[in-house]
Amino acid sequence: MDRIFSGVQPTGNLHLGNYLGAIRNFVRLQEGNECIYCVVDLHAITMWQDPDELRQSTREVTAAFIASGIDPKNSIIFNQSQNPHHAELAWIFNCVARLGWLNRMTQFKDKAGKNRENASVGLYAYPNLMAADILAYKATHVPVGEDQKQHLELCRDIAQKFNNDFGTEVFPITEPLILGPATRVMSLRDGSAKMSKSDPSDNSRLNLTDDADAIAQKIRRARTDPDALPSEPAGLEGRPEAANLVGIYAALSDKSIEDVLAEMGGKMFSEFKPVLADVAGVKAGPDWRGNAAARRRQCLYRQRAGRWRRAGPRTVRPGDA
Ligand code: AQP
Repeated sequence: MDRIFSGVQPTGNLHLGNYLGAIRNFVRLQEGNECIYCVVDLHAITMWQDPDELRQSTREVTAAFIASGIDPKNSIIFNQSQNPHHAELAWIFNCVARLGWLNRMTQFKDKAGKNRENASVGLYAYPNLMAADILAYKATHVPVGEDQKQHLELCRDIAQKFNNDFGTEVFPITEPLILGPATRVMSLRDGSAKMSKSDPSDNSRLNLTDDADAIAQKIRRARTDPDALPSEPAGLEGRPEAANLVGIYAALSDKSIEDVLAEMGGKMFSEFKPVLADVAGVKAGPDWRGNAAARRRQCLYRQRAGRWRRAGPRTVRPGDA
């Protein structure tokens, strides 16, 4: 049995990229594995957060986990700040990781932008905390979107160096699990930018809270090019917006890119977008949680969220539901 660990930041509305790149795989990996899923609130505070909104978002991400099908009876769900060992191990890893390794991290460069001198030290050391999250549980596998690949390589380097330095095999060399045809979902407004919670344009993303009408409208407005869809993947080269919509359709309909293009090749976007909107409305909209078990979990969560609002956040452990 493998031990799976992964986390999501409570930094705003979850979107289709978070779902297809990460949360959907969290759900699928529950079968036959030991799973630990974390709402990483300590990562969120590497950028300024309003404390009340952070508390609320922490609950909302937990709700999204459960509504997506993560079963708190079989998987552990908790928020990172509840367990001080993450921060303690991160300090030890600050003393293991090399500056040169962190200097190569592209996410820090993207997030700090031109204002690097004013970025928090926490934003810079973020990958060390992520390594601590994973290795505190000796997780063997970590499902993530493509954007986290470099951080997982750093986690492997840290584990390797710690093991070598101290002549031990205490930490596993964790494997990333980057699964499915939509491992990097791009913005609906710009095929060269990642779909992201922090994009100021709400039209750039499909939020998991959007209803079918909002989803259809955003897909209708999604940026595309004037050509028809190709019949083979090679024809998507140099067409990032087309590649993105095809990847989303493939992931939501559980088909390969090849199969989608065999079916849709030759169609114009005016024909393809309504088909995509239908699938997205069903698989990512309100009906997406449309099985009885998921509805029951959502209902339980709402009751519990009501209690939390009065009592503050707490750890959810197997057997709590
Ligand atoms: N666009 C994406 N496509 C595929 N996977 C994605 N993930 C994020 N965006 C995409 C994956 O979702 C998981 C949780 O991500 P996160 O919230 O912890 O951090 P993030 O990558 O910084 O997400 P955002 O949405 O882009 O947030 P902001 O705007 O705050 O930076 C991870 O497994 C991630 O790979």
